[in-house]
Amino acid sequence: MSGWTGTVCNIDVDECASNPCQHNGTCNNLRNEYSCNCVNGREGDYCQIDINECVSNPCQNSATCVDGLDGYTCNCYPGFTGTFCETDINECASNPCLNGGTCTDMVNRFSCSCHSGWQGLTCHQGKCTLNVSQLYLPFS
Ligand SMILES: [Ca+2]
Ligand SMILES: [Ca+2]
Repeated sequence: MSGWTGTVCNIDVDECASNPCQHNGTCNNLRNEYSCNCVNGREGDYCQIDINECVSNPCQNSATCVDGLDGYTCNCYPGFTGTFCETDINECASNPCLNGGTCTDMVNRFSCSCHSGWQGLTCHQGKCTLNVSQLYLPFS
């Protein structure tokens, strides 16, 4: 009778003796067969398969998913942060717009709406608003 050994076939053959379960899987010695209990993140008859945790597309905002053991890592697109890259970084948080300019948060950048009299990316540049006639200083 297979699965048994010994002169009177009373000794159960240990099918786990060859350590068939890979990647720290636990082997169950059964009658004429074995089964593997795999660690989290592994599957297959021999625990040979690394489950792809990226299949569900857990990363957001065009992030790249990197499969790991029993987990994954999201590599965020510039301008995003968080475990799933779900957060749009607020580039206005540092108050980059000077001289009363209004900041608009965008993806990986900001935009300043400058107060009159100011210009430049951060409203740091004074605008000359005088026209030519105002510059004319007559001799008295
Ligand atoms: Ca995996
Ligand atoms: Ca942003």
